[in-house]
Amino acid sequence: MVDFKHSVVYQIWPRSFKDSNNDGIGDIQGIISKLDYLKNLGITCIWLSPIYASPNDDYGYDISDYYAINPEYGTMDDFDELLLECKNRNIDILMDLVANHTSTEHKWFKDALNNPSSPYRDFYYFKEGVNHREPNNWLSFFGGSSWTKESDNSYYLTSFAPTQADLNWENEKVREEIYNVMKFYLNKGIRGFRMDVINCIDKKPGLPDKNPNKKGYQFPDDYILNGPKVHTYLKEMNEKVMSKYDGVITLAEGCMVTLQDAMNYTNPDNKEIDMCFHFDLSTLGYGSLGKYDFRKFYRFNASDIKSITRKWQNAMMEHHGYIANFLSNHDNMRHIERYGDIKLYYLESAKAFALYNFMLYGTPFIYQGEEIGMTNLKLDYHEWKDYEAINSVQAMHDMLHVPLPIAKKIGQYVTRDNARTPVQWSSEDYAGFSTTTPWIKLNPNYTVINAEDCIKDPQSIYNFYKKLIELRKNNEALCTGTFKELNKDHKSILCFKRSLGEDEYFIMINLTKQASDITLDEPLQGEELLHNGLDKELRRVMKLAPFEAHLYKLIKKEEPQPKVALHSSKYRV
Ligand code: TEU
Ligand code: CA
Repeated sequence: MVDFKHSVVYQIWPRSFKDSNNDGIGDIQGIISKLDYLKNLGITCIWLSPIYASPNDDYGYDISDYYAINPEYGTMDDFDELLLECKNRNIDILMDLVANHTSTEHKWFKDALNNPSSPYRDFYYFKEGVNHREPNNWLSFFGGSSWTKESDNSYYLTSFAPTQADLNWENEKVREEIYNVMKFYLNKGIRGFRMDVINCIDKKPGLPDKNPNKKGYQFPDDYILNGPKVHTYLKEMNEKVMSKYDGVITLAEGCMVTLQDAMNYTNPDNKEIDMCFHFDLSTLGYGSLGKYDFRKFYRFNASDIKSITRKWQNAMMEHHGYIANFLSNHDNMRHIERYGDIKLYYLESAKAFALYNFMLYGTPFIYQGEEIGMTNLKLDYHEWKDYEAINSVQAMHDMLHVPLPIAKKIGQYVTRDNARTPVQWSSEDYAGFSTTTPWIKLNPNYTVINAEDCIKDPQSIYNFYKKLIELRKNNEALCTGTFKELNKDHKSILCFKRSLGEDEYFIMINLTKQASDITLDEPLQGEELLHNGLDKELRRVMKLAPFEAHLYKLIKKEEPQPKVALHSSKYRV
């Protein structure tokens, strides 16, 4: 069994992964048909975005039945088959545990709504309005109020979409129900969970207004994220669920976690969870109201990436926390275009950031399609599927008075749909994803960007990822070795060492599209293990091309033996 620190995790967002029955929607049998592809890539674990029954307002993150599989994706038998086929290939499965909220179609919520004395009313947050308005001024993650109206003056809390009702974790019955769901899937043989917005399950008691003196909805921030009881609940969950099984792997989404929170969640002494994502990189250049707040124009520079990297890597060294590293997922545009440059340096920048993600301390995650260099697709407004994008464009218009055509341009740039187009398997019709028009528009560049071609080309992004995975497998220092940065003040090149005992590696990456000179802080000697185009001897003074990146295994310099001068007065007896 591979432990969490040695895992390489591949995220599948099932709807767009692979369609087996040609209805245009990805499904479980489609995943099974691609397990050999994943095995060949070298990953050890799959994080499966939700496959449970769901009305799909948020594509599975709105669960209507935790114990049923969404019929569009298959049946429980298909899921059992997937588990078995994964087991045969030594691939673990992490399921998505969406426990901050359920769909309003869930039987608990329906009962709560239809029956005033239902015990399920206390599963959620129902509250009276104040002065003919919502109970408080909290802004939803997806724009507009966090409250949805039940009747004239009664509301329920919906921190995401209006059809995702927040569960009340103070109610121990809620916690018990969720623990039962976890046990049900662990008993089936999954390895663990990626926990959706799990740090959101403790809301500030009394649900008070955030910034009461300010006008308009306010993002509730510390009122709903990382509350003190999140730790209490995670400890309880660990005791009642995880500790009862061998080698469970847990990962908190860690939506906007602070460094301290993340270290507390993941420090093994605290017995909460194994690892945590952080959002510092994915939210670079956002305004204070989040992703759709464009007022900082999504701008950032290499020094920002360097300081975020330093902050998290050093904290893990000092506080024994543990993070999972990712650049892309189903909630963000594909990173290759945000951090790299696909027009001039497509291969170089894709590989440079892949090297970055895999060489850091922490467990690397790959998002489907990333390994073949899939890019974003500018969808027209009428083609959008992402509720967050559609609603946030309206909210931008209402709250920030952004004219709709401009709001739509911003939406087109940041929408989650960018990362949700079907995986491009081949240059055949419909990219080999399906034999019919897929549920969301396919990127027409599948004729040049697709898995089949990538596999054949030794210089492809796919084969670069494959090498990275192999390198981690064969060099312990690259998994658990320490992180030490060099040339901190350099404006565009990131340099660091990973070390374990005698083994030392040196990584240097130009994070920008400008060529750049560097004089290393220390003289180093090394043997090149991997580069993204240019083979280069490691020297003290170097010039790196745009996005040029290298991995060296350091060679210890033979210390010249001190010549003992026998005639020296010091040694004379
Ligand atoms: O995302 C939580 C989250 O923080 C998102 O609001 C994210 O910041 C935003 O979508 C970025 O555009 C998780 C899931 O990953 C996401 O897909 C769900 O929609 C959300 O929770 C609600 O379950
Ligand atoms: Ca299908």
